[in-house]
Amino acid sequence: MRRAMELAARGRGSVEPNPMVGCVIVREGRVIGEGFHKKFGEAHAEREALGACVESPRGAIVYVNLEPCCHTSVGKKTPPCVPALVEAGVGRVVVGCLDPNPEVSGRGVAALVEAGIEVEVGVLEGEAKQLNAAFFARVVHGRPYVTLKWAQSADGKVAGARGVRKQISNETAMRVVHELRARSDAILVGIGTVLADDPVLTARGMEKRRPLIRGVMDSGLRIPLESKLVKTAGEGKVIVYCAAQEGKISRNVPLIERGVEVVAVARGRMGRPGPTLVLADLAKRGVTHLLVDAGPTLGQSLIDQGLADRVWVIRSPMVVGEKDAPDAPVAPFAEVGSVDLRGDRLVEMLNPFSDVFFAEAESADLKWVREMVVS
Ligand code: AOF
Ligand code: ZN
Repeated sequence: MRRAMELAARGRGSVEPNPMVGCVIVREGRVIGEGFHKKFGEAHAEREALGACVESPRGAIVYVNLEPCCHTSVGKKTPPCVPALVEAGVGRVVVGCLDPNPEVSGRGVAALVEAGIEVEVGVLEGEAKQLNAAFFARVVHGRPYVTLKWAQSADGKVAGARGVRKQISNETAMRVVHELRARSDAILVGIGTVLADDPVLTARGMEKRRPLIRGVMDSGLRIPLESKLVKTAGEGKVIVYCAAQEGKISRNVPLIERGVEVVAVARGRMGRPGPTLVLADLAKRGVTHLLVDAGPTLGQSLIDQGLADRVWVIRSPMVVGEKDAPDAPVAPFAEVGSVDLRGDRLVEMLNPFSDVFFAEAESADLKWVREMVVS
């Protein structure tokens, strides 16, 4: 099962919005075939593994981290896996966790049992669910998986004196951040970050894996028309989430004319656009992975409201040494892994109170970061 999950993780960034799935077929203690779901719309892990078998899988044991699918609904891209397993005559299927997709959930297992195949569910279940936490977030809870990311200095600062932008993380960290953007479906910032840094929020220099939606939480519609985000709205979607109120419509016009989508959401705490509504809106647009490039205010508020599933902190050895420089948010979460970024250190933490927290296991993302840094 561990091997199946290791293989599954290789699909990260290419399979979404599908889950990451790996499959290992074993006969008399020997692996006779393995495979994983490589790309959205392409073969599932089970079919890959069956196709790779070097001898007959008849009577063999199949290990797969997610329940094999059995549905044939409209829009489904590939033939279901259960009939393939039945036809191959496998003896036993060991499943990490059930597929939360309501079209499968339990039915895949039932169909296997009905065909006379022995099934065991729940081997390394927590880790199997954690691997696909983002898929669970979207399918079960109708929201994206929220990763909060920031860089902090050795003295816990995220910028220079009075919040003036300061480069804290190193080159390697910047490459990792851009690659994470390339694997995310959307990136969200607060208006404070736009006003202070004027970021463009693209995945510069990285292979474009999917369109990246760029979102701004901007209750009072303060985003400048000359900001890079507004200027590049024609090249990739920009959504400005403002607080619903009357009398602000006129200012929307120039933004809309420049291709920005303005979405008014009901106010949450402190008069800001309610973040849960923003998350629901993003999920409706198919966003599975949301990266929040958090300034200290937005970052702390998401943590305090329990809306951060995962935190990535880049810890730099640099000392800012300015008393009035803004402090990094405080995330009282469990550290699950870290990678040395040639001087800086990337620390991954998971929110144990998240409804998609299942195990203290490092993510598939940390694995590609480790590979990226070595190469
Ligand atoms: C599996 N094995 O490797 C994956 C599964 O459109 P399709 O045909 O790719 O089907 C997508 C659904 O299949 C997806 O929503 C999830 O329920 C399941 N994913 N199932 O048996 C796999 N990737
Ligand atoms: Zn399948």
